[in-house]
This record gives sequence, C-alpha cells and structure tokens, in this order.
Amino acid sequence: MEYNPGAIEPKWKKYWDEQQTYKVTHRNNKPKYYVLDMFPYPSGSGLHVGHPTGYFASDIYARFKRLKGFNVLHPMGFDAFGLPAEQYAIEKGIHPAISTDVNINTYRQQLDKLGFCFDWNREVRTCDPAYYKWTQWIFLQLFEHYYDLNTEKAVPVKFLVSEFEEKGNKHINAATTQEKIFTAAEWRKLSALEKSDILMNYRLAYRKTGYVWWCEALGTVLANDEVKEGVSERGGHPVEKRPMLQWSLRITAYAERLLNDLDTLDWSESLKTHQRNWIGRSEGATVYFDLTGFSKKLEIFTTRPDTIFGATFMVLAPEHQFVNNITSPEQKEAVKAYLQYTKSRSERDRMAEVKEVTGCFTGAYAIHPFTNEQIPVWISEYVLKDYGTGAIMAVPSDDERDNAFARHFDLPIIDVVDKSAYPGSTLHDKEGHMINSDFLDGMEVPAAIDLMIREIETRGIGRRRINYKLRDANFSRQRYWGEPFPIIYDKKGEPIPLGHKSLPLELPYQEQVKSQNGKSPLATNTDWAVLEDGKTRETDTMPGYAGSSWYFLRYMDPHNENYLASKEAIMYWKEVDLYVGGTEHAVGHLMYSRFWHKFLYDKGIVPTIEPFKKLINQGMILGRSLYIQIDKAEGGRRLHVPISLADDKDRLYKTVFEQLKKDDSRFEDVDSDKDIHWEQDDKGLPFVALTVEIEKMSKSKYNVVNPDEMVAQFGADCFRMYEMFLGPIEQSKPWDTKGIDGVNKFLRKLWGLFYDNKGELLVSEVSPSKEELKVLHTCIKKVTEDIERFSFNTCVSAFMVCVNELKRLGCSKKAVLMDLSILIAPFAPHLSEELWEILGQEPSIHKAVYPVWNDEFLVEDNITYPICINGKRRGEITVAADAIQEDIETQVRNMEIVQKWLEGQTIKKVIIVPGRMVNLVI
Ligand code: ANZ
Repeated sequence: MEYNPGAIEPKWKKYWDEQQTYKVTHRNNKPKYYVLDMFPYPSGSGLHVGHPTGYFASDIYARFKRLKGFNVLHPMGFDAFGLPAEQYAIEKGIHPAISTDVNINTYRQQLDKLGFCFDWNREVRTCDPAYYKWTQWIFLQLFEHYYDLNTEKAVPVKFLVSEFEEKGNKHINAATTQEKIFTAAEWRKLSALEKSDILMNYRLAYRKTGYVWWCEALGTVLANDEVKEGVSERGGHPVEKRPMLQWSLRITAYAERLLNDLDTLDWSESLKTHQRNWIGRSEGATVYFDLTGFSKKLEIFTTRPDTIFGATFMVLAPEHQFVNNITSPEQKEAVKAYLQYTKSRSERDRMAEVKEVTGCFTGAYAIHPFTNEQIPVWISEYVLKDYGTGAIMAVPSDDERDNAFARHFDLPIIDVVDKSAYPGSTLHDKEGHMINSDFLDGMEVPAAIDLMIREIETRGIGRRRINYKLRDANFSRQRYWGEPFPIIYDKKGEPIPLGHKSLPLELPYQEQVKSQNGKSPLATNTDWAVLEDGKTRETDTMPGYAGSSWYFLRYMDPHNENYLASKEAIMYWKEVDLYVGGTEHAVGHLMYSRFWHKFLYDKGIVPTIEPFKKLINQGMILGRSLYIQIDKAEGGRRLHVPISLADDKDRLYKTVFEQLKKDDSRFEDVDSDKDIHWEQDDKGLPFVALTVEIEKMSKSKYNVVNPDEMVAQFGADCFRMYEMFLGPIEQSKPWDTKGIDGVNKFLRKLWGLFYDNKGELLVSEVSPSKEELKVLHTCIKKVTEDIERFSFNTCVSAFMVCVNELKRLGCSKKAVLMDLSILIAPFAPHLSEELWEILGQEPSIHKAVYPVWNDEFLVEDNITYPICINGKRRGEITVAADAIQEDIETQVRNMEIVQKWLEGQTIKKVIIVPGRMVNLVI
C-alpha cells in the first residue's frame, strides 16, 4: 500500500461533506473561538498559490483550537460587489451578475480541494439581496443617528429634532458641520427641505457637495484610501478633485475612539502605527487674524501657537474661499495666473515633496493679533485646502516649508526658539526656550504652547483644537455593481429613507452597466429610477467596502431574516478572536469595519468595542519571473516570458519574436533574429540574457503557479504543509515548486511508519519505550507551543525530526502513532484522517482530543560532562542524570584518559558543576 493522496483526499472530503463534520452552532457549552479570513473578491483569474497562504494558517489554527476543545467558528464567503468584480465583467463583456457567479464557482471548486474546515452552511455573498438587506439597514441606521460628543456615542436624530423644537441647537455638542446657531423659533419657521439640509450636517450618513476624488477612467468617485500616490489604487488611473453631491459617512466622529482603542488590540505595531498616522491626530489651536479692508476674519490652524511672534506672513490654500475677495486689484492678474497653474497640477505633484517653491502674493495684509503689525497674505500650493482650516500663519524660523518659502520670496525670518541647549534637536522636536516672544520669553516650548493657547482663549481670538487628518468617508459610487441606496427624493429634493420593511431594495437587472459622463448606470434606468409624483430614487450605489464592513457578524447567523444576526448568536460569538489577512487593507477595510462596529456597539447590537481582537498579516508568496534582456541599445527593454522556457532555447526564441510582434509595433515586420540586437557571447554568437527576479505573483508577470496543479501532483496535504514550511507566516517568501519534494518525501516516510514497502501493516500494540515516548512528547511540546505562537514552519520541521527519529528507532507503535496523527491533523487533514482509520479509530480524527505532553518523558536519562584538566578539555564522561557527585568523581579519577593526562601528578582539586562540566586541577 502506497501513500496515494489522489484517492485519500476525495474520500475524506466526501465523508466530511456527508457528515457535516465542520458544521457548528452557537448552542454549545464549549468555549467559543472565532477564526476569520479576509474573504476574497472572486476575480476572474482564480486562485494562485499565493492566495491560500493565509487561509492555510487560519485553517491550521482553527483545527488546532477545535482539537483543544473549543467550539470554533471558521466561515468563508465572497466579497462580490464592487469595482474589481464590475471592471472584470465590463472587460469581458459579461453581465457582472453572471461573471460574479461563474467566478465564485471557480473559487469554490479550487478552495474545496484544499482541505479547509470552513462551515460552508454559513457562506455569505455581499451581492446577495438577503445579505445586503442588512448593509442597507445599517446605512439607514447611520442616517438616522448623529454623534453626541458629551456622551461619546451615537444618538437617534429624532432626539436632535425634539431638542431643536424646544431649544434650538445651542446646547447640542455634536460632531457636526453645522456652523450657524439657531433658536427653536427659527427652527420652527424653516421649510421641510431647509430642516432636512440642517439635519444633514449632523447625520452619521449624510449627503453634501464636496470636493471628491473623481476618476475619469473608472467613471466613478473614489474614497481617500482607494487613491494611492495621486492615482487610483485599482488600475493606476489619474484622479482629480471635483465638487459633487455625494453621500458620506461621518467616520471623523469616531476618530478619537478609533485611535484610543487601538491600544486594546493584539495587532502588529506597524499596522497600528499605520492606522494612527491615517487618523493623524494633532493638538494645537485655531487663531483668528483680522484682515485689512475685509470684514471677515481669517482662521488658521497651528500646532505651534508658541511660535506666533515668529509669524511673518500668512499662506492660504489656492482654493481657499477668501482668495477672490481679498486679492488686490494690482495682484489680480498674478493670482489668476497662479490659480491657473495650480489647477493644472495634479494632486500627486502637489503632495510630492517640495523641490520647487511656488506661490503668489494676494496684495492683502493680516493684522498680527499680538504685535498689531501688518503681515502679507500669500497663496501657495503647499497649503492644502482640506487640512485644518486651509490657511496657516507661516513661521519661517521653525517650519521647513515656511522657511523655504521665505528664502525664495525674500520674506522676513524672526528666530523665536533657541535650541542651543538641545544639541541635535530638529525643527520637528518641540524643545528649546522662547526668544523674541514678548511674555513667552525664557519659557520652554511645551509650557509656552500651553500658556499661549490659554492666552488666545482669554483674548477670544481662537481656541484649543484637536485636528485629525482622517476625512469623512465618501460613500457614493457612480457604478452599477453595488448596493442601491434605500433613499428616495421627493420632488423638492428632500431625501426620504425607505422604511425597514421595504428592504432589501434590490438592484434592478439591466444591460446598461457602464457609467456615462459621470452619470450612474442606474440613472439611465428610468423605469426604476423615476417614481410617481416627481419622486426619484438615489441612483448611485454603495462602495465595495460597504458589504465588507460587517460581514463577520453575518457569519454568526447567516440566514436570519429578521435581524442582521440574532442577539443570542452575537452574544455567544461576540467578536473575531483571530483575523488573518493581507496588509493592503490596513487603513481601508480595517478602519471602516472598526467604525461600523463601534456604531453598532453604541446601538447595543454588538457587545465588544472592537471587532478583531488579534490580527495576523500573512506575507506574500512571491513568484519567480523570467526576464529576457533584448535590444541592449534601448537601455534594457525587458520582456516577460514563462519561466518554463528557460531550458528550451528554441521555443524561447520563438516566444520572444511572438511577444515582440504582439506588443511593440516597431517589431511588426520582424521575421528573423537578424533584426534584433542580441547580445554576443564570447564566441560572438547571439544570445538572450536571462534574469530571474522574485516579485509579486500576478498573471501579467507570467509567474503564477496554480494550486490545482500542486494538488493534482502532490495532494492538498503536501501543498498545505509545504506552503507553511516555506517560512514564517508574516514574511514574504518566494515560491519554488522544486522544494515541495522534501515535504512529499516526508509524508511518504510518515506513511512508512504504518506500512512497509510490501504493503504489510506495521502498527503494533506493544507499549512504547521511554526513548520513543521522549521523541513523541518532545514533538507534542514543540508543536503545541509553536502553533500557539503562529510559527507553523517550525512545526513542520518538528514533524520531520520526529518521524526520522521514530524511523531510526523502528517505532510503529499504535500509542505513539495515534498522538502523532492528531498532531499532524491540522496540517494534513486528509492524510491524518486516513491514518486514524488505519489505526482502527472511528472517524473523525478532527473530533479527537489534542495530546498533552508529559514533562516526565522529556527528562534526560543521562548527562554528558566535558572533562577539563587545568582548564583544557581532555575528554568527556556520560553518567546517569541523577548520579551523585562522589560517584562522578570516582568514575572520572579512574578513567584511562584522565590517568594519561595526569602522568603521575596528583589531583589537587575536583570541581563538578552539576549538569555542566568537570574540572580537575593538578
Ligand atoms: C505654525 C507653525 C510653526 C507650524 C512651526 C508648524 C511648525 P500637523 O502636525 O501635520 O497637524 N498646516 C496647518 N494647516 C495646513 C494646511 N492646510 N496645509 C499645509 N500645512 C498646514 O501640522 C500642523 C502644522 O502644519 C500647522 O502648524 C501649520 O503650520 C501647518 F514651527 O503653524 B504650523
């Protein structure tokens, strides 16, 4: 009998399906444990070997926890709405509803071969109306709540309305963009639409015209985290800021909690830092400056109010609303030209580090609130419209950008902080003592900041302010493939939420799925979008992150029609104990789901303040790409070809030609290698220079390895183990199919403990020896401890050591093999199930009890001491671990080797360091 994964794996897969081995319910007395993977969006290319890495790690852990007596929730589903799915459908000319279905089926088939212990009864798909009914419901809840800063939680808007009716908005302390204070009488006089507009300034889901990222190529608006370095994250297309009427989520209301609660999480420091930076909390003050000849005051934000005596000019963002009004007639032309220039600059250029200083004087002056001097007001692209107040007081002595600006335009610089007592201190360090600063002189910076803020507040020219880089999250997409908003507009344009009973509002099927001229595809479907009495539907759809912000809750009770999940199920499963996924979601998905979760916590729906207790980011599996260096003169143009061609020169040459002709018009007529500059080898023969590079696996780089092939060739168990064996889970590492053979051999060796090569069963009932138990229990200890700390590669090594040792000892004893099979079960679920059966046990091994090591078996029987004579090592002696000192001494004195080195001299002293060494002084 040989190890044959091709027969074993389907057999046990079928058994698990029939027996529903991995089905779980919350009605269980065991302690719970929730292991979650970031669910995939089903792309058209299917899985490559990099995708399941994280799933293997979480699956091993889930299986381990189960064997350890936990009731483990380990579900899987599909993030099926959103841009990638829709882009794929459009490229292929297939309706997204169809392509998504097809792609999900492909994924499912691939996943099913890999031996996961998912409870598929709980599958969710974000594009399923039964699911997005609750996404829409949460949106409506956000719409119907505002954030109360006194109680620090979400409160229904209806309380706000009754407060307005009685007292106006004076006493409301909310996260709001409502600036105007009104009385109850004023409120009551407003029209329905005016009231609705005011309430929008409070709602957690609100609609407002704002500058948003518009991506022409994708035909939609994008959220901040979907724009990376000034281009769309998906596809790398240019983006620009455009004013549009859009839905947004007031995530900024939760900034402080999102920041503080990071401390409660077992996440990597780098991920937490990433989130902290994204939230970007700054403490400082806003200060009002009077402007000459202009009635409005200019509000600036500064983190360094202590430096105000060094403020020698002001700078506004070019888009600042004051620019037009304050510009003097003399400066009109120059300002106009400068605005033209900044408009032509992409956001990417503007955000890039300043190499070139640009700006323009407006002709206006501000009055310094402490010196009463007039200081010039400039505009410059380095001041961003969306940060702080979009205006700054420039302190060229203590801010690098202000300094560069002042030097370039020859503006005055006044030193206000003396750092001589702090050698090595940079401008970013808030240290030094104040000079040239009136009543602040002599004070240390931190104290001066504090005093200045109090002074500013006393004089009524500003106030303490905490500023965040975090922006509210844009929530509208001019796309088809997403959740429709459950919102109708009346003929005056007032948004009316649909009643909860009308949910889900289903996405209508239509052929037209591409947006046109920035108009949503749903807007072209007038049958659906236009209602009676001049009412219309919202025709934008929700973004991809809507459905993924709460899916982990739905898994707890996926078929519930009356609630997003029952109270009972949520109270049992509580939160995700272990979340495994890639770092690419660091500030998008992980920020949004934390926000939604906190909102649901405020509403009493979930019992924990955070959704994901522990999080592990798996590293990427990298591919080996082959590059051919051609046309050297052109500066190293490179071409991707399949790695398999490295050994086949003829085919390689042919492929080079085909590729060249296909993707470079200059090579269209090439029909022989005469036309290409091959490199010459030392015999003068043409050759193609090849390099192999390790980089991200992707279809476009011809470096993907398909897991199906691995399974067909080696079996899923071998593939799982090899992928874990590649290295620590958090690290990125290159894939090398050649290496899988080592694991393959190991599994066969393990099998060889059960059957000899004639197919005779070797398993015996004889009790294991002390030595055999030591090998087994060393392995139990190592593997248990290593799994607990998510070190899976070292577990595989431990298995290899254990099996080699057992082989050496000729041990095929049932008692040892039983425990060993359970240890291996999380890694090789099919094989271990087969071994369990061979051992005469009832399936399933996955319901067995994880072995516990016994320290008694780990104790060493003997100890080997090095023997030193006058400090030099001359030999060694092995004695029983519990031998007493006199016996060791007697034995040592009588050893031949010792006698030889003594050469008749006498031993003055014998020093025995227990367990360590023996030293003789002669
Ligand atoms: C005066 C000053 C003096 C500043 C000094 C810094 C150093 P963080 O820490 O990132 O919050 N600033 C404010 N709004 C800005 C905007 N819209 N665009 C560009 N810069 C802006 O940065 C806050 C500091 O960045 C503020 O404090 C302001 O410059 C500048 F020695 O005010 B400071």
